[in-house]
Amino acid sequence: MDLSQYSLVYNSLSFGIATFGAATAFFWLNRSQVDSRYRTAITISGIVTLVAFYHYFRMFESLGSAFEVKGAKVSETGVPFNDAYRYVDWLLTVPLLVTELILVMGLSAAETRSRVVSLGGAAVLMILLGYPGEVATDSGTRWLWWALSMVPFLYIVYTLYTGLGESISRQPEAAKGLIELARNVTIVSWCFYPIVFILPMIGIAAAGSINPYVQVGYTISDIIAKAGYGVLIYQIAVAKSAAHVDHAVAA
Ligand code: RET
Repeated sequence: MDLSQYSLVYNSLSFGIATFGAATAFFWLNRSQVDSRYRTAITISGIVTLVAFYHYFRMFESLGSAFEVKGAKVSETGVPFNDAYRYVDWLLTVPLLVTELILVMGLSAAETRSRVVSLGGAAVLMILLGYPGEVATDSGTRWLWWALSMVPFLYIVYTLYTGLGESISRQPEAAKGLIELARNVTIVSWCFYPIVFILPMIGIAAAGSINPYVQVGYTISDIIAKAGYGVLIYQIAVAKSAAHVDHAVAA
């Protein structure tokens, strides 16, 4: 990496730490603004950003020990950058994000449970299958694990579109559009990850042991998928809480 590439990674991780810290405060301080039945979803948003805050802090530290900057020269210290923080972060947060989307829909207990188990389980499998590819340097190995991880990934995207699409049609008018938006933001933001993963395989890389474009790409995706998405879920909860009040007044 040259200095500008190093700075790009350094500043994006730093921006991630600030965003996730601020988002955690926002979610937890605003829980009382929504009806009690949606508070768990908002609590989970804050847990997701807190877990990310911690992991981004550790990645930032890890970057600092893996590289040494002297003047305009960036060199590797020999201490490896720890990519596992990112995958452990996903392992914890991705099933929580899926749970959040399902909870805010307010489905029956049985439907909630079965959707959390199947989508959460597929999310865990997707991350576990991606990791051996992420740490591999040859393209063949990366493509193999990418393809295997794409199987649960496509299953999740398919289920969100068809299964949840059907539940969305039963949602109150005020929240329907927002829930649809949340589902679409989930799908689009999730699609960034497998694309970022293939950057080194299509020649978008830099000299040295880490790929700055992959790091920045995952960071942008994480900010959208965790903090941006959390704000959307919060808006849905606010809209649905207002819809309950309307019903109560009408009755
Ligand atoms: C990997 C490996 C290559 C193939 C696929 C992947 C998908 C990753 C995804 C991650 C989503 C992370 C989120 C984090 C937010 O907290 C593992 C890169 C399909 C979809 C939403």
